Amino acid sequence: MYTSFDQTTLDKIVTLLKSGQPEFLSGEKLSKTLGLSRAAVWKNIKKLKSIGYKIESKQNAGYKLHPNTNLLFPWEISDGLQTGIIGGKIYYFDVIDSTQNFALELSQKPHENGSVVIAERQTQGRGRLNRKWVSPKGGIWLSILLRPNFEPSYTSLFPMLTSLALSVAIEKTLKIKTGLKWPNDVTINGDKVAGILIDASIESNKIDYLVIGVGINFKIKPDKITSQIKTGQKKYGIATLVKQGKTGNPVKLVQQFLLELELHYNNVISGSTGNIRKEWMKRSLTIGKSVTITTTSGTIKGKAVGIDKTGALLLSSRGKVQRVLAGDISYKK
Ligand code: BT5
Repeated sequence: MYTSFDQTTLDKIVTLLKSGQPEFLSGEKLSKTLGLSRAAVWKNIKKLKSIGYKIESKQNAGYKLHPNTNLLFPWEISDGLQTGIIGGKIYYFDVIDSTQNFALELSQKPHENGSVVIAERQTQGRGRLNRKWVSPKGGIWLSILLRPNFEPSYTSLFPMLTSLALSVAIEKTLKIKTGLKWPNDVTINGDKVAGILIDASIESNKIDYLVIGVGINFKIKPDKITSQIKTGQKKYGIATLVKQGKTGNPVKLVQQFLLELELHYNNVISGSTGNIRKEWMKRSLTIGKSVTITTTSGTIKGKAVGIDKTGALLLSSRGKVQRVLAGDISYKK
């Protein structure tokens, strides 16, 4: 595990090499600044290369870092992150069962409001209702722990505001237009590119904590995911943000997403949720459509006519409008 707050030699070397860009930084300078032997510097450079950094070494000149490494290490995400609360602490894993589980453990500790957990790969990624979330290398799998001080009914706003924040961040950093499908999907041409999962703990009518889980297929061949989903669970097509052979910067996307998320979070805290709803509706693929919603207590059909201020879907059928809090939507063809 790497974190954004326990500075390691690796992260110190990256910072020094970045400050030296585009020049070479001599091994001697590195060893003096870090108080390490030349051999130790070399060992760390080797380690950095093994975890994905592109570092050029030249005799008598030293080391040069190749820019835009696109690695999601915590020090990379922290570098230039403009948020106040979210991402104050970042935990990174090469492999983890589920970032959601780790964030839930963090919720038992003090001073973790806003902490972000990110992994390169998950072995037991989960979706809603304990469904499997396929999480190979090439995706962005992250969870955010928040301790908002408001009433539980606001919880259902979070899938909406999180998917909105992600859609806006994708558009700003990758110039890709996405659609939003109630309650928690981000799609490209109708295919799912990201999903959101909210775990909430409510105590004596107050939110104790929320863990927002976000899974983004950043650069993964959709087949790799489809092949691991049971036939009965294949409800939608799967998309990736960046196609093989193309480039895109996942660090910039995560930074922008955390910033957009924090903006909405602060709006919810100050009670102004109207804009979230308006912006979500603009990007929504659901409103105005005839839908079938599968919920844990059965199937409901009707026309999706809007979203109320808590994020519930307003479904009109037989002249009556009802609120639906959660479920899976399919559109009438
Ligand atoms: C979701 O559930 O869409 C929530 C996904 C949340 C994943 C994140 S990753 C970080 C954090 N840690 C976790 O363990 N989870 C969160 P739901 O709407 O229930 O969709 C689940 C369904 O999507 C599955 O039944 C599959 O059909 C499909 N699916 C599985 N993996 C997928 C993937 N990588 N991309 C697109 N669809 C997928």
